[in-house]
Amino acid sequence: MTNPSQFSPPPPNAPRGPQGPGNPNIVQPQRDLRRIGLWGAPQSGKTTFLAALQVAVLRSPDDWMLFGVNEESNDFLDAQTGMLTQHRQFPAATRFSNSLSWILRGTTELPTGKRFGKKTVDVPMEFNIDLLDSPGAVFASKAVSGLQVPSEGDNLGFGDESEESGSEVGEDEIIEHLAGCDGIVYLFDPTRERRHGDSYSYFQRTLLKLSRQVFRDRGSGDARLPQHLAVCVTKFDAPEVYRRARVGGYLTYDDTPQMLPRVREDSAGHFFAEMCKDSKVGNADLVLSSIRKYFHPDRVRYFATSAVGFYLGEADRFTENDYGNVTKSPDGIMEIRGKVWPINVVEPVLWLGRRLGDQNGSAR
Ligand SMILES: Nc1nc2c(ncn2[C@@H]2O[C@H](COP(=O)(O)OP(=O)(O)O)[C@@H](O)[C@H]2O)c(=O)[nH]1
Ligand SMILES: [Mg+2]
Repeated sequence: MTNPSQFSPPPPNAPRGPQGPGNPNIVQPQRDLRRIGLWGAPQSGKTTFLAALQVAVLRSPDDWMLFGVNEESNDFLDAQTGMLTQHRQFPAATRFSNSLSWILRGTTELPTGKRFGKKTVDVPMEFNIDLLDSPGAVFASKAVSGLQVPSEGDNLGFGDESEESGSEVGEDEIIEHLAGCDGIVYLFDPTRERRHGDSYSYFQRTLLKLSRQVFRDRGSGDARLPQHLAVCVTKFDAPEVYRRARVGGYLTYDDTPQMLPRVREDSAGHFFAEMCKDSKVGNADLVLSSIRKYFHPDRVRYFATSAVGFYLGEADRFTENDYGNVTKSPDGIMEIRGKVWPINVVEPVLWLGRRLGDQNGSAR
């Protein structure tokens, strides 16, 4: 399932980590071929999340960098990230699936066994992110697949070339892709849930098919799905979501000049549960219980995510009085007001990368 054009993993018995083969002073990069999948209802923010990933990596204080392993993947980064940052527009609705393959490269700390007189050493690490950006309707339950994908908040323009160049991928291929993934980023859009109440419909069909495929072909060490799952509550910047987080006492503010708010790490799971239970129209509480039943709690982590972040204004600092970064133009198109400052976009991907590396005993 892994694209053969990517670099190959080291042979199974090759020394890994700080020792490396040959000269013990040369630090070998950790290379982990990890497949990370993206899952979410239409309009939940999948394409925008991917477009914001490059911005998030660049804004991160750590020394990560992101690049594509082929031209198409770099074209996507270039076109979609430019769309967000320069044109301040959201990506066009995804019509075709795009297969993307990126490398995230940085450093990670590894224990040395006191070999260099230090407890840990910074080791270059890179892992592969293989993603499929799909039209959301393929995740639909039969009960909702006949419905039109709502156009609200959608740019509607189908003229985006990078998306046109994709190919049509059926539901089975997407399930197969997710089943072959080691980690999955699941996007839950609380704003859509409040209006349409269909998160569970989109979730359950994929979950059932995924379970069937995984347990038939791949198996699992325990009674749960083997994948790690990063659950992201999207559009945290939207006033209806931000206000819930503030009123519920979930917030903390970054100790940086921008003082960006975020949901505290230890309470993001509660926040997600609250958003699920809050759904008056739908059955989002069933998404919550399905995640708890199908995925091992040790392999699940929750995040409150915003791809575009909050409006910072002239002072380059968050303020309660004017934080909305998304606005509707006179012709009804959703636009981004100011700088894009992603919150918890690279973090879930790095968490997955590190956790998956841990399984090999090769990364933290
Ligand atoms: N407020 C806010 N809206 C967002 C964000 N990301 C996406 N959106 C909105 O959600 C719409 C759908 O996003 P998109 O990425 O196309 O969703 P996809 O169908 O899952 O790929 C966009 O056109 C925006 O209007 C975000 O971070 N904050
Ligand atoms: Mg999309």
